[in-house]
Amino acid sequence: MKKVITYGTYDLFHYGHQRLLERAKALGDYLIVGVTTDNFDLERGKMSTCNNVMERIEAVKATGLADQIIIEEYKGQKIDDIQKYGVDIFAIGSDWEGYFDYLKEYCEVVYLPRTQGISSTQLREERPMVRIGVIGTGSIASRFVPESKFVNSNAIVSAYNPNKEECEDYCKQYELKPSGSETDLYEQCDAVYIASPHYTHYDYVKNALNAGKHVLCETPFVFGKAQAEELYNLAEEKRKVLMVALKTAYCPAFGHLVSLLKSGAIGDIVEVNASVTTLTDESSEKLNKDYWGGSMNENACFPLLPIFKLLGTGYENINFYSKMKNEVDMFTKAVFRFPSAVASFQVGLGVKTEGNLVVAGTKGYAYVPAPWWKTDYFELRYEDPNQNKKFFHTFAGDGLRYEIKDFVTAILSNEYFYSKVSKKENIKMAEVQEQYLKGVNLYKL
Ligand code: C2G
Repeated sequence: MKKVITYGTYDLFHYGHQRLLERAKALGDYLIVGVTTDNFDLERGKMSTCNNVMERIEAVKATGLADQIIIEEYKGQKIDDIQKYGVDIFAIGSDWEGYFDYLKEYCEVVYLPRTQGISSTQLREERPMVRIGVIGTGSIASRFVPESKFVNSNAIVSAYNPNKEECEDYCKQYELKPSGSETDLYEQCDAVYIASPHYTHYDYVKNALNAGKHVLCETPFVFGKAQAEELYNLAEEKRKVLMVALKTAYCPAFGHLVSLLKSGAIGDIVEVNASVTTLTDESSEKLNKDYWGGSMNENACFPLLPIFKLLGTGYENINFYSKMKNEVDMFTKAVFRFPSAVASFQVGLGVKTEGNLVVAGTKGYAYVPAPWWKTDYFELRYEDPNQNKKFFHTFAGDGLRYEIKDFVTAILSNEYFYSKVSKKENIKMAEVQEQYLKGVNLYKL
């Protein structure tokens, strides 16, 4: 019996895929089809896939051509599969001509002519587009436009900044049409990315939702629990997506770390500690009390993410210890008591420390080296070092593309209530910020 194997993503399954499978099947007696997992596609830079792995498997199954369907989840798996399944022929479209010649050591390699005039990319382009407007045109907004190009089904259409000159410069750089007013911007888009100074978030989010726009808001979201609740209620009422752009939450390595630890990989979690420090010029707005500056306001949402993801939001108490200068915190250490765990974090704009994340458990610990908030790598470590495991993931570009993909997908699939950082977590983050601002259990050093 001659066994043939072929692989693909098979997104928006089309005639080109069908023809490829038919010809691959005709090369032998038994066809194995490898369908890539969502994660594997992300790792090999395919950000734009519309169907998830189950939908793509179903589409291949529906052809009736595959005798066996397997999933492809890592680079190098083809060699393993060919040996494991006793494959005689590896077949793939001619767009890969030459690329898989290294498999000739293991089996015959056949490149089948690609069907002209049809592709998943083309079909994706025909799907509805989310038109995004940008509010606030500072440094993070500058990373947003290039990153959005890696995600399908969206177009950045315009930007607004009350400072007209800055707005025009930004729009010129990214070939956008500047909006003269907030209303003007809302008229041109379906969704907004809010990257204005943090103390303006509440008003912009509220206005955008009231104008019927989906919202992706930069961090920190807002500084008060009641404000966060009000905005989420408004989003639900308007049936609009409200997401907070806490980029770490959307990154592949962080997602994997959380699911591994929640599945008991280091036993019961007893302590979480994370640091984020960035030495900043004292004259910066980030350290100016009139602009709601300070280490907590700027950075607390980052370490709060692993703490809430791993221990939940039900903390019993928090103590803050702040090193002050010019009435803002140059550095703050926060210590949380949970019912059966403890957590702490350090944030600093005027103090430097190691920016890692360590999670201690009853069977081992997780170590994520600095900068853990944009990591592509982490380790699980145990008493017996032979048990240690290292995990590698991609963190492509500036990492914003992951959150943009989630935002666009949620809008197009009407998943208004879905978000990698939940409503509850965002409201709790605002609550922590509020407690700090009110000086609850705050010890100034
Ligand atoms: N294909 C084709 N004609 C088209 C489009 C695609 O023959 N018009 C073929 C591709 O050459 C490939 C298969 O259909 O053999 C699946 O294509 P994709 O879904 O784009 O998957 P791809 O990224 O090519 O997967 O491990 C994954 C494989 O290495 C490649």
